[in-house]
Amino acid sequence: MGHSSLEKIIALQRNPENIRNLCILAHVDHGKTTLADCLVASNGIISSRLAGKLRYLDSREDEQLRGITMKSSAISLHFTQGEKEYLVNLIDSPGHVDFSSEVSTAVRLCDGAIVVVDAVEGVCPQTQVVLRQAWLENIRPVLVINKIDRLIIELKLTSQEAYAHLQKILEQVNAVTGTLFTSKVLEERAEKDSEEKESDLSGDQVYDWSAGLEEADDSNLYFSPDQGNVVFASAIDGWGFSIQQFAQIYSQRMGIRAEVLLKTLWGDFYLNAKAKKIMKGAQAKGKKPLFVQLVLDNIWSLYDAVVTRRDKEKVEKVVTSLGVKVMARDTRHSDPKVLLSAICSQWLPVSQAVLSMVCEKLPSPLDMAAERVEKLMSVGARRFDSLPEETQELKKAFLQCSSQENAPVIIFVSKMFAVDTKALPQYRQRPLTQEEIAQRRELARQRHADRMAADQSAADLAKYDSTTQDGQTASLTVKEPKPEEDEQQKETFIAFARVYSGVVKRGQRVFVLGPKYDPAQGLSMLPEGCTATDSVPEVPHLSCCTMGNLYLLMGRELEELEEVPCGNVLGIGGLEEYVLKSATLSTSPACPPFTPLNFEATPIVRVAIEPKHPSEMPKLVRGMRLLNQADPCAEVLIQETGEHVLVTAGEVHLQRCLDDLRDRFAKIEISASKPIIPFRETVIRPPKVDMVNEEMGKQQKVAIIHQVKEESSQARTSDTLQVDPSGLVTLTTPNRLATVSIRAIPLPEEVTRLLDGSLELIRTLEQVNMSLREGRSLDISTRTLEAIEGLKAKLEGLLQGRKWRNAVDRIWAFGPRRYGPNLLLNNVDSYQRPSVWQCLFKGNKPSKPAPQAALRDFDNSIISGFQLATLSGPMCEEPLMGVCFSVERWDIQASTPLQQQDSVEEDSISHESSEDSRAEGGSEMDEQGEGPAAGPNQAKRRPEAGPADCYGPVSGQLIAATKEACRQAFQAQPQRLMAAMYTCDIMATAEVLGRVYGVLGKREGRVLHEEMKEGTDMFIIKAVLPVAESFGFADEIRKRTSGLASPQLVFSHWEVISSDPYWVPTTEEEYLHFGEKADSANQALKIHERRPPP
Ligand SMILES: Nc1nc2c(ncn2[C@@H]2O[C@H](COP(=O)(O)OP(=O)(O)OP(=O)(O)O)[C@@H](O)[C@H]2O)c(=O)[nH]1
Ligand SMILES: [Mg+2]
Repeated sequence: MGHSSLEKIIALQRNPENIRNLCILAHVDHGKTTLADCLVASNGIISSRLAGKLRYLDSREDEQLRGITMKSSAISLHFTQGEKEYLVNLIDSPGHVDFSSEVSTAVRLCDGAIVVVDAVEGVCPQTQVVLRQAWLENIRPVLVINKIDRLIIELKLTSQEAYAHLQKILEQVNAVTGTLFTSKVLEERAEKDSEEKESDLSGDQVYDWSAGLEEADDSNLYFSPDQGNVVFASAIDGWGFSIQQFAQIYSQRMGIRAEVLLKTLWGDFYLNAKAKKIMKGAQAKGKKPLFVQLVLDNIWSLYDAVVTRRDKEKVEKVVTSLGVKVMARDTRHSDPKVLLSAICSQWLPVSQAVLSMVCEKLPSPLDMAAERVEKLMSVGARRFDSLPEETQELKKAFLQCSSQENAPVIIFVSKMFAVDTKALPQYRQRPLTQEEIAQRRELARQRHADRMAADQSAADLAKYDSTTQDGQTASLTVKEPKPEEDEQQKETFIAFARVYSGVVKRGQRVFVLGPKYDPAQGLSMLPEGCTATDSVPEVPHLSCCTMGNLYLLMGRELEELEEVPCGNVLGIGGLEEYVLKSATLSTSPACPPFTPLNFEATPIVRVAIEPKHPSEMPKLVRGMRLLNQADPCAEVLIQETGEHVLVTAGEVHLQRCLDDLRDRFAKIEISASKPIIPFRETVIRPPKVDMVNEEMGKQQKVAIIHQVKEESSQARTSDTLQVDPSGLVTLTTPNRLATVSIRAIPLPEEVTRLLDGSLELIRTLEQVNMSLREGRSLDISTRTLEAIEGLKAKLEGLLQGRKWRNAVDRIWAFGPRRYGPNLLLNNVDSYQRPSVWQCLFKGNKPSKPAPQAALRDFDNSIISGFQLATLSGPMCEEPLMGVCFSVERWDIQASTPLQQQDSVEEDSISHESSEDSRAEGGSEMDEQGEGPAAGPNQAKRRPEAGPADCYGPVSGQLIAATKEACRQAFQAQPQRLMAAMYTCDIMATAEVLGRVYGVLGKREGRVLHEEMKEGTDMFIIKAVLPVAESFGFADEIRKRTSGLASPQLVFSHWEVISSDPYWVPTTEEEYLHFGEKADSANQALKIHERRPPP
């Protein structure tokens, strides 16, 4: 990078009004990186001849090889528009689903986005995802419809057809935006309503919410060429335009006012040559719309002359009329595209069109919406106005975007990325100045003279060995290899960050605010006016760090900076010890941590990794740690078995992670297991009616297996465990102090789906409950409250029928991890506990019956047991899904934790005699119900049990007992595995459709629907495919269709595998067919759909 341009950028960084932070978003392969090339070329960083071919921002080798972007990377560009000079901080993001977490990290740092859509493919699944991500982060998008050349050359559309096609694409994009907008407005309206209610009480507050859908101004939300937020382009040929440009050209040429043209160039208008007027109703009158006549026709005829007909004369004419200069070698070039892009890139340079749209339409850091600031600052369900006053004050700092010395520094790090240490500017070779060259020359001359002299004396003294040896040692020390440490430090981590307030300086001390940091707590614990330079007392989730080197991100290169003012994107060195993946940094302890990033990707593909040579384990461990830090989405864990497991978002992501691990972070040979297929375990309803013989036969087999299982388990714990024929499991703790009866019930499918889709909300609910339990009340936003209410209502709607009466109010917990898709129900009639929905009873708290203290103390043990049971099921230790555990009986010996152990002993001694009375005590709980536990299945309590203390505390035993009871209850029902499923959208031409179906069928995929893409000869197929069958799927499809179809696999849902995993082959034929191991868990999948004939 030239010295002068660096100076310029540093100067521009100080003027936030003219800064634009934006990212390029799109579905995979729609041309983001190609477009970025054109913009980069406009700054002379790469030659314009190479723009589009180099894909400069794809700096990794594998990105170039595969032709897809895998990491977001940023570059700063300057752009002059009239008298104004702008600094454009551009981030190119990947479009492949596997890397969507890189999109999340990019979007967070931006104020705007360029959404690119392929003119042929139109809106694709990832297009919708990125539009949503832009919405979630409140950043403003502009649209580039790219690859218009394909409409001309590939689809051979006429200009008129192309116009209709482009209109459709705009409609599609706007439909997506429309959905997002409507849901948002509705939400806001609801929020406004409830806030109004509150403000009635507080009186003088003013809210400027846009009220309802009708009143909300959505006109500048939509993409429309006349709004100036759409550019039509062919990035590969280097051209692009907005209708502003053509309005200008024609207003001069035809003497029509530019404003009129702006309004009429796009839409149903035509030119009446006779009347010299622009009229409406082109379609009805069968006239050429203005856009076709004045814009598209020009481009079509240019392509026709240059590419299709290669008409030299015509080309010359066009070149002169456009007033562009073309070099002779371009005219003679064998590839007409060279000439074409030479002409187009001068006539309608895409960089000019895109950058001027960006500078005009996208907000500067100064225009950050207050709403966005509040969203960034309100972690989880917290209401902004419930934050401490000092924290709320900081909102001003965000909005002012001030680079004053006294402005608090606020920085958000959205990811950490690794660079080769040698590539850092401080180690980079730079051209020498004249002076340095002279100095070096002098040094070299000196050395040469010395050597000559030494040689001379060496020859003289050759006989004296010692001297020679000395000389050798001397040279040895010079050539000493670099220490090992150096070798290890090859990767340096740089934080990808943005300054939201203040000026960051190298060496500055700042607070690092962890995601759970609470500014209220911090402010109360820290002495007033405390800064990160002081010695800071211990505060949870708060630490201090020193800013290392600051960098300007220039694609493949970094430039060192001394300081970076507010509103800019930057790289920060020296944070790897303090920041794992993302963090909030600030000089003010009042600053809250930013809300966590919205990740769309689900890490689902797991592999176990080993070093080829076992001795290299420490290197692998270190490498995996680095990989974990360098990737926003990869997860690294060590399983109980000691295996090192890597979890990634998909096959391509996995491959990239393995490459990185091998070549950069561990630098050793590694071997990765086949992907470990994730399963979920569930139970289903036992068949109600008599099935066909086959099924019944199977049921019997199942029954036999269960019997075997039960026998074996009962042999172990028969004195404490009872299973009744209805599946109710009663278990007593080894110390005989507590008994629980639990039944497993399959949840209706819709409920499971609802729970699985509401995990975030349930997690929030759990957090709220947690703080209520701790006696703190958390002010949660109305929006969250309403969402919780909605969830409750939906659950009530879905859980109907006698079996589920009052079930929703009786929910005890969700699991695993307290927010999973399984329920624990409190069906112990006499046991009352605070509802999980208690945050909804604000103000009018339901009269709480005094909970039985003895049981209440152990409430949490039951929950913990349930969490453990749902975390790993009995079939293959995979998490459960869609299972409801109903606790139907629970009693605890009179002993409370406060009582002494000896009294417990006493209890046990008096046990036998008191059994009746105890049973009665227990029946208090059962008397209302049919009391399934009161029947013959009641746990037998053996009084000869030893004193409690030899088994440890009651709560621990209760946890274990609950877990075991859940597991037993689960096993008492017909069990099934659930397989992870992908959905995929495949676009394919009619010729290869058959082959696509072939591959799908072979891999047990299911086609959901198929439709013809309008205006093309492409079919869009939507299918589901088990994750287990997906490895190599994309490659196979590509190969079988010669690259014509390329699917995107997105994790969708879990699906019950209908066959029984415990089915075992019993006849000889079955053995022959399935082999002996047909009973192993994963085989369930294979057996699936290949059941034995009746
Ligand atoms: N015909 C045509 N092809 C284009 C155009 N722009 C890009 N391409 C081609 O489309 C392919 C993908 O381009 P990229 O720029 O790598 O796409 P991308 O959106 O960055 O892809 P990912 O980063 O992997 O999501 C390349 O082969 C480009 O040459 C265009 O305007 N017209
Ligand atoms: Mg790309």
